[in-house]
Amino acid sequence: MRALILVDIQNDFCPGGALAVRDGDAVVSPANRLMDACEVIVATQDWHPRDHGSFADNHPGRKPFELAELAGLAQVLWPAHCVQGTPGADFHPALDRARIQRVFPKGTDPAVDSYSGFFDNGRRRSTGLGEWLRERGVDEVVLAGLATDYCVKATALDALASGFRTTVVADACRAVDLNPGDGERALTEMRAAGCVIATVAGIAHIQEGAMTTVPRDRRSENP
Ligand code: VGL
Ligand code: ZN
Repeated sequence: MRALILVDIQNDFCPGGALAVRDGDAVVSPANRLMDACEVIVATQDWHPRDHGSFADNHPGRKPFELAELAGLAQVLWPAHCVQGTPGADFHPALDRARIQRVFPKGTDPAVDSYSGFFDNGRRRSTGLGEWLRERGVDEVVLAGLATDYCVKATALDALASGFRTTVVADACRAVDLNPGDGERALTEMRAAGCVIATVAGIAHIQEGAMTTVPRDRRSENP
């Protein structure tokens, strides 16, 4: 059973948002399309309290994008973003929300950040996502969303480590790219760890192949 995990497709990560990812809103229509190819659809939602320790303005004298420490871990300080209950924390309005079966909030503990949809960065607490998927018989996950070099990467690596076959749909993701090339390097790292890096067209093709009965003698025309 295959699940689609939509990672943080929220207004604050889209153009005009507090932590805008370039072209972030370009993931919305591929994300909607991927819903047709997956039986289970879940989303993660960055969901921070206003006093979250990842926000630069909660560290007097520090600026966004500087490096600090949180929960004993290296932490990029971000502009305040995805604050619980604010419009910036909402999913992008064009995302087909009605088809999302369950939302997993993360980053709710002010003392630790949570890039992965499975565990906080200190790996102390589970969001329940892995257990929820397994209870439903999911053995394969497909990932799309924001951002390639932070939450998509962390979620993909934890999915693999949790035993799921993991596919990242590269053209349905966008990167923060604090340093040029971070997004590409993240894809390389995910591939090296064992993730399949795919495209929306490739996933759609797999689905068509599974659903269409092609006469055996014609199958070679539909590789
Ligand atoms: C993210 C930075 C801070 C993400 C979340 O969704 O990739 N990045 N919080
Ligand atoms: Zn965040």
